[in-house]
Formats: sequence, structure tokens, C-alpha cells
Amino acid sequence: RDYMMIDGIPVEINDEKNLLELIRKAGIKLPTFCYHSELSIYGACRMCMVENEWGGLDAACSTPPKAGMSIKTNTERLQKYRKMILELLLANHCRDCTTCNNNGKCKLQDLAMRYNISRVRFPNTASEPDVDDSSLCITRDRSKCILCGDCVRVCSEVQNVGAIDFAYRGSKMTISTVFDKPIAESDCVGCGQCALACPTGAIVVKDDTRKLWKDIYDKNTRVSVQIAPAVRVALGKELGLNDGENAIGKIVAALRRMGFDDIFDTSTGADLTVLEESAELLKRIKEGKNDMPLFTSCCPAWVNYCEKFYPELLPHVSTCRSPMEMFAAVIKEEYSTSSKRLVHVAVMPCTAKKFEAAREEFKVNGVPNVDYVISTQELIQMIKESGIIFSDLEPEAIDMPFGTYTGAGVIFGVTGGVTEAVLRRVVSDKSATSFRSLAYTGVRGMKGVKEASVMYGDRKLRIAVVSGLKNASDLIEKIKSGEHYDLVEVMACPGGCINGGGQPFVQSEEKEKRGKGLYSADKLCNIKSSEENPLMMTLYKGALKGRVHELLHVDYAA
Ligand code: HC1
Ligand code: SF4
Repeated sequence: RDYMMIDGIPVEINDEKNLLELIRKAGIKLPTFCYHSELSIYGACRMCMVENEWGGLDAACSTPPKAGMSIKTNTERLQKYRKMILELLLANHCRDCTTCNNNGKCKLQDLAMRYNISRVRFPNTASEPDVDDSSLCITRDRSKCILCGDCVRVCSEVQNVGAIDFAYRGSKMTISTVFDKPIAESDCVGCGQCALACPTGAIVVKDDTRKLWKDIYDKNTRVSVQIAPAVRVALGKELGLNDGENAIGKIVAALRRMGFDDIFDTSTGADLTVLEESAELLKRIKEGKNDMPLFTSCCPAWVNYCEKFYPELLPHVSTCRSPMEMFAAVIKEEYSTSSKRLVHVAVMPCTAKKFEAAREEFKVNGVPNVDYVISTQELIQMIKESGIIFSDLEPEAIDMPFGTYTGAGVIFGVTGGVTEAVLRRVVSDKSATSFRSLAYTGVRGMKGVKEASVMYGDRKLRIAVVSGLKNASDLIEKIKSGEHYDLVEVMACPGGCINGGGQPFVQSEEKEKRGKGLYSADKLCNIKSSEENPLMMTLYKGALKGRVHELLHVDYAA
């Protein structure tokens, strides 16, 4: 076994990539702005410097651990050094913390507090706000940028989009789109991963809560809401629960107290998607045309990416609307005779859903089926504003008439979930053992690329599951060079919606807990397969009769 000394204590080295990981394993919260385990090392912020045994300084993020090494993480010199960096950053940063969208979530604010910075010795050189509000998904304010480059690296390395990059040099250095165009006119697909990675308020989720509050308070408006699968396992920690704990009952209770009139679960919409998407898959297989593989279509950032970077693949993208849009079309139909103005809200882990909701394809007479999308982060904000003590809430049930959903719908929120749900629908053996074995085909787990094969009659279905758009584009290149798949599930965010751009930021281990939370929620559902949801039959015989194509499908290739 290999050991090294950290602050005089021996720490075992396992497979830690760098000192930073080992130091954190040893229980020391070493500060950093620019280190993310999933991204390349940039080493620019210098906050993670440690002192080696010869008195030299090493950046912990870019130094590999070595047996016999000895370092100190907290000396007088390091304290001074870190304070100096923080003061320099603060001198150049706006200090309107109390009105910043990122107040309470900002790393700069957090570290300034941790290092007890009560005054800044340098003159204030902060620039005026420089806000780009053009995107429906994210808002940028360059004056709050600390040039850590996290957004640039996530956008190019994880998402293969490269919508933003460093521009200019020296004191003029900034993060910019090509030709400094508004972000909405760039290649940005709205995934929000940059906002998730941004340590300050320089990139944040677009805030739609103000207009929503207005509608909630308006007596002549009936506000219905649907809650996405991944939201239930991601807001607990911020509101006093454990990571990954399924909080759906408390969310329903909170929404009811806030004044929402009808509360539903997007998992019901996901059941509709499963039925439509499996039918489409089987039809395509039967017809044997040149339109395989079938790509899933529920992730709007993936659809945007496909439209922008691989338009020739659009005929391969499922014509199924996302669960959010299928369900919204059905809900708006159900309440179309209401005497009140109808507003339908979707609580989503995703920023790109804001864009999807505004797409022309999902409007009827110019009115969107989903009027607002509120991210998990915005929901947390609204719950806090309401003064609700979330952890004390008694869980409540969702409303009828759309009160039933299956485990298949719930697992949509984690990478591989859509595939597993579709497989539950298409396999002929519906026993518990058969469903359990589907879980072990390779579709589960947090890996960015997964493969599985399942027998359908005497045909072997080949399936790929990818999350993160870089993984998607690598797979597309493989397909283009001749690899065959029948079904490809793509989720733009690594890990799927549980790690959506609108969720509170967490480290990798916590993402896994969110995934596990959804699989536990599935276990609690007494119906596991979408076609067994009794509501489906009612819908297909009722509201959807003769209107399946109109309400549940969309042709992105058109
Ligand atoms: Fe998702 Fe979906 S799973 S896209 O990740 O298909 O956002 O949670 O609601 O629509 O159901 C997101 C999550 C979500 C849709 C479903
Ligand atoms: Fe890049 Fe996604 Fe951010 Fe757009 S939202 S800039 S695509 S990371």
C-alpha cells in the first residue's frame, strides 16, 4: 500500500488522479474555482496550492500523489496567498451579492466568507453589468465572470458544442461567443451545464418565477403543474432532506400551499411516451426501411444539438413529443372548457425545457401548451420565498384525473431509464424476474456510454445509451462508419436529467444517489410497465381517440 503525508497524517493512495482528490478524501475541503473531476485540468485559479516539504508551492489539482510525499494544506503562507487571490477577484467583481441570482450558491461568496475577508485592500475595478438575456434557458453577466473557464470546458469537452470561448488577452480577457453574438444566436443548445459549472453568478438559469407568481395570485387563472421525474430526488438537500431522497409527496404538498390548482406528475406523460415510442420502434423494425437506429426525442438539448450539428439525422429522431409536451397537450385538452384562463407549468430539472416549451410546434393558436418551465433551482427558491418548512411537510398525493403513473415513467429521469421503460413494454415476458433481468442488461449506471442487447422474438435488439453530447457525437460517428443499433437513447446532461442544468449542483457521488433514488421510487410503484397504467386505456379511448398524432407527435425533420 502507498501512503503520503497530508498535514502530518498518513493517507493511503488509491487511484486518486491528483493531490486535490486525495486531500478531499482526507476530509479537507481544499478550495478551488476551476477544478471539476469530469473536466480537463486548467489550473488557473491557484486556490488549491499546497506547500511541499521543501517549501515550494504545488497546485493540488495538477500534481499526482506520490508515495512518501509530504504536503501541508494550511500554512500561514497559504492562508495569505488564498486571501490575496480572493481579494484580487473581489476587487474586480461586483459586490451586489444580496440581489444576485446566485446569492447563497456562489463559490466566491462562500470562500470570501470562509477566509473571513472583511475588506479588500485593492481599488474596486469591477465593471458595469454586462447582461446577455437573449437565451430562454440561461442568463449571462460577464461582469461577474472570474475567468475560471469551467463553462468553456464543459461546453466543449462534455457537450462538444463550443458555443463559448476565451476571447482577447490580459486585462481584456473575457468569455465570448463567436463574433460576440448574443448567446441565443450562437450554437448553444441550452443544456445549462455551463450554469451548473459556473462558480459565480456569471451564468445562471433564466429566472421565470416572477411571472409565475403573478399567475398564481391571479384569481381568474387556473394554474396546473407537472413535476418531472428527476426533480423529486434533487431538491431535498437544499431544503433539509438527504441526497437522493424521493420528495415527491412533499413537493406536491408545497405546490398546493403555494396556490397551484392542479398538480400532476410528468411520469404519467412518460408512460404515454413509452407506449408511443415502443410502437414507433417496433414499426420501424417491421418496415425495415433505412431509418434505424431510432434516436429518443425526449431531451430538448439533444434535439437542438441534432438540429444544429447533425440535421441529416433528424429522420432518425423519434416523432414522439417529450413526456412534458405529450402530457401538457392532454392536460390543456382536459381543461379546455374551464371558464378561467389556463396556465400550465412544468417543474423540470432542465434549462433546455424552457426552450422546448416555447417551440412553435408545441403551440396551439399561438399559445404554448406549457406556459412556463420552472427549474428545480427556481422551485427551491419559490418554496423558500413561501416560508414553507419543507422538511416538516406531510407528503400529499397528486391530483386526479391524471393521478396514476408507473415505475417505468419514474426512471425516465436517469440515464438508461427511457430504454429500460421501453424494454419493459416490448418484451413478452412481463414477470418480475424478467424485469429484474432487464435492469442488468447494461442500461443502468452512471457511465456516459452503455450498450445492451435484448431479444425481441428471434431478433436481437442492439441498444446504445449515451449521456453528455460529446458521447452522443462520438457514437454518431461510430454509427456513420457502419456500426448498427436499433435504439439509441440520448440525454444531453451527463447522467441524465438527475444532473440537469436546472438542478442544484452536486458532486458525482451525489448524482449517483439521485439515480438510486429514482430506482427506489420505481420499486415503490406497484405498476412497473407503462401499458398497465389504467389511465392509459382511458386516455386512448377518450381524449386521444383519433388525435394521437396531433397531440402526441411532432416531426422535427419537417
Ligand atoms: Fe427529463 Fe423527461 S426524463 S426529459 O430527463 O423524458 O427534463 O426528469 O421530465 O419531458 O418524464 C427532464 C426528467 C423529464 C420529459 C420525462
Ligand atoms: Fe454550452 Fe450548454 Fe452552456 Fe449553451 S447552455 S453555452 S450549449 S454548456
